[in-house]
Amino acid sequence: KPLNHSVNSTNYEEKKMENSAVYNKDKFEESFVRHVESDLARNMFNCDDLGAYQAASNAIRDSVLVDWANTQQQQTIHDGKRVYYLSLEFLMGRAMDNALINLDARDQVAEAIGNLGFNLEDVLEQEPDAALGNGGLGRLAACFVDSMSSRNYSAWGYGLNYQYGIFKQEIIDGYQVETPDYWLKYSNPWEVMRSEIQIPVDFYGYVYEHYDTNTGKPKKIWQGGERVIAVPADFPIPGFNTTNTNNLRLWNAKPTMEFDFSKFNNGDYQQSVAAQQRAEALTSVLYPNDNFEKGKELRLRQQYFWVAASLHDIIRRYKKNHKDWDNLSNQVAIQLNDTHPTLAIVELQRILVDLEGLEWNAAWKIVQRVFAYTNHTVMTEALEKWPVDLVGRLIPRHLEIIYEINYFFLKDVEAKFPGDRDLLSRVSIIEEGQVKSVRMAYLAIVGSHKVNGVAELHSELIKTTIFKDFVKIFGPERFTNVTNGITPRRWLRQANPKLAKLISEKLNDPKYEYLTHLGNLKKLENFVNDEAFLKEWDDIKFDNKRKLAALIKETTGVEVDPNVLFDIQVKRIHEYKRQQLNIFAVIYRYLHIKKLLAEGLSVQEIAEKHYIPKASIFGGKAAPGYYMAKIIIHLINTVGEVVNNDPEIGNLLKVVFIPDYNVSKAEIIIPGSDLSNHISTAGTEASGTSNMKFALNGGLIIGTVDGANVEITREIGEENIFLFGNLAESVDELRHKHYYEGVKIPESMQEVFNAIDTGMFGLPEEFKSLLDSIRYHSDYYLATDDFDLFLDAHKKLEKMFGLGSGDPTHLREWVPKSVLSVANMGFFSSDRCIDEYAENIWDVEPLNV
Ligand code: T68
Repeated sequence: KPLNHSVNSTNYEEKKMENSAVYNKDKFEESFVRHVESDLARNMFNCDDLGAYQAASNAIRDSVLVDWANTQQQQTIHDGKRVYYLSLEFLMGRAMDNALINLDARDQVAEAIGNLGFNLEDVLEQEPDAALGNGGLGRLAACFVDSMSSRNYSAWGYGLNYQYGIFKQEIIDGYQVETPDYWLKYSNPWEVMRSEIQIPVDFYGYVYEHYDTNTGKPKKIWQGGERVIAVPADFPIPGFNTTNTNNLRLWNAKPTMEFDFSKFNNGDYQQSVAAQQRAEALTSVLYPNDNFEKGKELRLRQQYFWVAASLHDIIRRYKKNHKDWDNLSNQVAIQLNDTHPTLAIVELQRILVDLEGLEWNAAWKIVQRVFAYTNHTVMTEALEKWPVDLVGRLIPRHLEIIYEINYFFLKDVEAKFPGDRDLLSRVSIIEEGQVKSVRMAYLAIVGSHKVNGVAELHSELIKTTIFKDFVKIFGPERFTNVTNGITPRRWLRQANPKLAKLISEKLNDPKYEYLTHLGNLKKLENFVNDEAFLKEWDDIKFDNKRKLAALIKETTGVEVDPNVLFDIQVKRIHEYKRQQLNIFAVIYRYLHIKKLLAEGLSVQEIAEKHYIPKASIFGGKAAPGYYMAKIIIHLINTVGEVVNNDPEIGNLLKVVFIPDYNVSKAEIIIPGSDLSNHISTAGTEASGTSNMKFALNGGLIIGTVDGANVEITREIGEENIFLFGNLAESVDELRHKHYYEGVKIPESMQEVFNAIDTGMFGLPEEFKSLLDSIRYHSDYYLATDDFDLFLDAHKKLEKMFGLGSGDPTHLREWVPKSVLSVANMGFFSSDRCIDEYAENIWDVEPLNV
């Protein structure tokens, strides 16, 4: 269709500048006051910071909504292909600061808010994090929606609007305690409730066959037994330096208005109301597991509810302008973020065959062209499996369709590899075991035209391990790689405004265009010998460390000196991520410092000759049912308790655990790091994305040869990263050796174990299962194999760090590495990542409105 409806863009920009409150201080102040008076029903004299946050957000939102409505209209007129990103998690963090940055309105609004008697920073602090995700997978989805808007794609996110996000973590007596995160305590100015859209979703019931007089064929009818209504909450996603504003649609579950009158008339009023309440439970809570699957019925209900509502919405939109189903994949691309939305494949097949009357094969071809699947792990305990019985009870027609998909798939396999019965049972979507189950990853592969891993190494590993048979069946073309990325708007400009500004000056880029052309960072290499610049660079790092030290003081009570090396590991607590390796090394350091002190060395001498002063900083949540992860948290805290209260040790060592690690804390922690740990057992971390965030903020990395560390090394150069440890290709052999020949504990680690066993850090029983998993249970994560290599890597890097800021070694050896890391991180922008998905998987182009 001709684009003759499009608005003249220069006029539009001009008009926007004049009218929009965010670009005009007087208008902003006016709008702010109006929101205080009419939305909040207050007046300016009793408006506190929270009220100011709400009023300001509403004023900014008004402006975002204009772009949003225009974008949606333009996209509808253009009627091109749209992308739908289905993710059960969107770990968005705060919205207000991000909106100000993407709109390029931060300075004006800061001034206007100042005129009204508030301070922007304090106001921003009022916003609760939208923490609707666990970790990397959820944050990736959040970076992706930012990039899809910023790169001018027509793309929607679909997820669930949990009333409780990931739990809040408190540390009490050194233990993790979980409390609910009721993030919607105050109304959320960033969500737009769409109560006019109500989509029924059915569960349970039965399937029967019906003779269709139109076609003369029998037809399957699913008669649902319980109905829930899906009502969307929409979140506008403004792009950076563009008016393109996409939509993130998160569903709420609501009861049907149809009341069960039979129950009511029988006098069972309460029962009747209880059934209604059951509906709302569906979207009440996010499951707090990462990289682990626990087959709970409510979780499966969440998945189907979300998928059914989203597909209904997508198909409704398609049908407005289209009749020809063959054209569906030219208009719609659906990306599955992990296997959580795999039922969408089955639901679309059901819609096409049962509701729209398409023939099975024709429908299946369309389905495969529409879907693509992203895998985020090779660990078998994280791969989703649902018991056949449960699926059959909850969505009986879908189970039939899954069986049918499997039947045709296995028939094809049999035709291609006749007589290979082993292969058939290996690749069957249905696992025949004690509990017969549906293998969701297999279903996702069979129903998609592309499957991607999230870093090169990971994408190779899935092809040679868990999905090996499928490469043989479908050919290597179905499998591809899209290395993860992060949005530099949030993770540089928002988190580290001073560094972002220095870069914009050095690049002679006052409009921060490098934030959408991250390769421009390369020009920073020109300044790597400029001492004044290095000093400025280091001063900013120091300033960020001061801010982090303040956060540490506020949340833990511990004072850390910003001059010491900040050695950080923040991420979900998981045995494969090996926080245990890190804390053992900290204990080793402590024991050796104590020895040197006992030999009569002074703190100063130790710092100069043996161990530079450092703070080991940890943070991250453990899944509430993950026993071993909770022991690791406890050990970190008890070690901190001992070390931080040791009067002899001065600033040689501090150990802190920052409670409740989340996106807004990450925005303070990451810019304040000298060094960060990405030390997973090789082959287990699919990509990692915090490694990218740290490097982009001038922190150096100590890491294993795993996930995206490999590509980061390629980009920034191996002299600028500290890699250590056994390689992925040796892991099987080492595990085998542990199992058959026993685990060899290195002397260094034995010293650490002895200290723990003798009660130096509290009751040894508390840590017994952690140590036993290494010494008596085969050390699955290879801590013993990598421990000494880890210690060596530290020795080497600490020489380069020297004694911190004032030290000439530091300026000469460490800071240039920091600059070179940043200069070469361009590849890891999520914009690049989204462009790759667009070109290689979705087949869509940006739409410049
Ligand atoms: C992470 N996965 C990967 N999973 O571990 C990480 N799992 O290497 C990668 O960088 C990141 O995904 C993005 O690709 C997760 O975060 C989960 O959070 C999760 C949640 C529910 C169920 C299973």
